[in-house]
Amino acid sequence: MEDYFAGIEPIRYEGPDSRNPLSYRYYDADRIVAGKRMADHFRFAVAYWHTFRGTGVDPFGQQTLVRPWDDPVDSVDNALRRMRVAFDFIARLGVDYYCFHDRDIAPEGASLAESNRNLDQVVDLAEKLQADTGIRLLWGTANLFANPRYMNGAATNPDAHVFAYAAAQVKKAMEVTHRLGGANYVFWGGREGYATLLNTDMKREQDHLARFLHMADDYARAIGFDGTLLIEPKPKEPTTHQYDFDAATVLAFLRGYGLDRFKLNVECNHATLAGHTFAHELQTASDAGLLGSIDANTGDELIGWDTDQFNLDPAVTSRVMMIVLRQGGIAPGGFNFDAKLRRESTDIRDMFAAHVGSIDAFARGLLVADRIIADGTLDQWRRERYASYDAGKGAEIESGAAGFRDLEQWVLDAGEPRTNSGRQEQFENLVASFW
Ligand code: XLS
Ligand code: NI
Ligand code: NI
Repeated sequence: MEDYFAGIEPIRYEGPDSRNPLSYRYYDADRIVAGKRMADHFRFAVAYWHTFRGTGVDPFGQQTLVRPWDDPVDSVDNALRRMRVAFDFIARLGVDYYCFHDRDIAPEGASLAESNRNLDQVVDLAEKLQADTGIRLLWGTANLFANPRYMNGAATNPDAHVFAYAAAQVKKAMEVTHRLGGANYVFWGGREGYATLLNTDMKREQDHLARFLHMADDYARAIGFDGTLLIEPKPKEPTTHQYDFDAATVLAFLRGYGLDRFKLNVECNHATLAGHTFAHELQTASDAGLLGSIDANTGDELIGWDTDQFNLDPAVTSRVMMIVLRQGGIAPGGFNFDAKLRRESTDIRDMFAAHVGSIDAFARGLLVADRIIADGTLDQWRRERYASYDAGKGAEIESGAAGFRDLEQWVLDAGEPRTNSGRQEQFENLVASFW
């Protein structure tokens, strides 16, 4: 195979003072932090769709990212060549995992049978390349949103025929994920939502979505796939109202429909689209014990849509890593770079540089989070805010021993509560002192 990455050495750790743009300044895979290798804290994955199928197309402009290994025909041969290039890229980057949609890795055929055959050919190669390189599959998923058949939804389509097609497609995607030893399987509800209630029976569509997910759970069991099933919340785009709006909405949905096996794959840019911070969404999922995996990216502060940029902000990544460390890690999930190059970043070196920068931002976030937690001041200050619940009436409230009558009587005696500062600036200053 032609060496498409000639001149790009495997990316190495060179330390914070390095000025080599293709070196790690913070990410040192084997370094032990909080009792674990850095690599094992993150389980970083390259997203096949952005890094190997991203073209730079936007609503106003044509393809800007033209790769020498791609030809204009979406052929199986091209898909096989691209898969080899992808493994070479991931290996040089020094990352352990990748993620894909079925249609990212193999072209859709004229029939389901042909699509499945195409997929099998590429998966044969992926299996071999995984064995050769040690690179593993973090998760697989099915693209249930690009083909026109899904324009009114997949599992929430008003046409049962489309529901059945989506089921068949997910069945196959789960099989290949299982065959490749995938650690998780993701459901992002691409077009599971609606544009107007005038033509939409929302209750019935949500019932169908739940039915679909129960079928997926049943099938996973039937084939012995014991990876985590993950739902990825997103509030809008492509549909106006997506059913998996945010973490809280998904948690209520899972509980309401008894979907006990599912966890969440939380994405930063989806959090901000929902009007939340990344930390809010992660904390919501983590508090429920259901933070399964992370799509590491960010939006643009000034643009309202899912721009899927590489996250380079250590202030954000340190918050993320505090949540992940506190819940004892992210495995068997990981950090998938669901992020793309800007359409003006047309060089192959940009593909590496973008991942390197974000990997470093998360590594730096881990180091900062570890120091904040080890220091203990932040936790102590937060505990002190709630100290009134540790004894006396507060403890009775928490244990359920107190009711409205006791509390009324108590307040009649105790009078007004004193003013308590939230000390927000002091908390922020404390965290900033660790950067
Ligand atoms: C799109 C989603 C998608 C999922 C996988 O906004 O983030 O890329 O991660 O289907
Ligand atoms: Ni995503
Ligand atoms: Ni996204």
